[in-house]
Amino acid sequence: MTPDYSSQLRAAVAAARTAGEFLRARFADVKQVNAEMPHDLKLQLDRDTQQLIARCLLAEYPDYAILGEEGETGSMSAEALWIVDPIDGTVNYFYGIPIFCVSIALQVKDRVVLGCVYDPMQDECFTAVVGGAALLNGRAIRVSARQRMAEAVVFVGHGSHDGSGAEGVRRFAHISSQVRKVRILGSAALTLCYIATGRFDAYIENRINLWDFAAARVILECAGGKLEFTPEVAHARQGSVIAWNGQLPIHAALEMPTPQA
Ligand code: LIP
Repeated sequence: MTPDYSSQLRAAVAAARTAGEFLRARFADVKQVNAEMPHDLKLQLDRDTQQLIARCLLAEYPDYAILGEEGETGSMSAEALWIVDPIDGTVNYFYGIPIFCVSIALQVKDRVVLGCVYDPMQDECFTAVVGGAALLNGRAIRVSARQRMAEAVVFVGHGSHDGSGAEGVRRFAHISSQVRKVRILGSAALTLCYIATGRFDAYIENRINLWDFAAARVILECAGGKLEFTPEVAHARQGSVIAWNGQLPIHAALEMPTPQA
């Protein structure tokens, strides 16, 4: 029997909505860039938003710790740990592409038990507690029933930054030839929530972080979907993801022909 996490979920939703409105109000502003990487950006707003979320959550749950993209608060061995991505889709946000979200998960005794993903531009709030229904603005959602790759819409993320540039391109081409459409949203959390609502059917990416998908994974699995995470040996909080509606022959579709010598 899953304990009652309704009050923690309410706190996560309130914090996500507060952060979402904070980001929406600044969407058109000139944004301070704290770091530029070859395929990514760090904004001051990433940091400010995580601090805002932390204030909201710790006001209600002062004994909980926080593992976020912008740093840690408290002990990472705490029994209860919020896992936070203040802006999932940072590059989109910086370039004025309205596809980003706030992602908040709660991990208790090493099990992620609830997730909240809020898209302030669409005012779509995805939530789920393990053992319960996946909801979009309070209404139940379910993955698609599509069983053929030829009718599937698939997100295939890859980047040379993950060290698999050529392999990633080969995989992208291999999958693209089998599906109806490929889409790259730039937000793992929203992509997973779109699979949970049946808008997408599968998602494959070589390297994402725990905070990118922890909340959306609960939502996806409560909606009937599946997710396989393969952590990197050197970085347990980073790794590759295969997520799908639980119907598609995704593993067979991913099998690649041996490259010609
Ligand atoms: C993003 C992920 C996305 C990935 C990007 C980036 P961020 O997270 O959601 O799937 O392709 O490289 O990691 O950095 O915007 O929170």
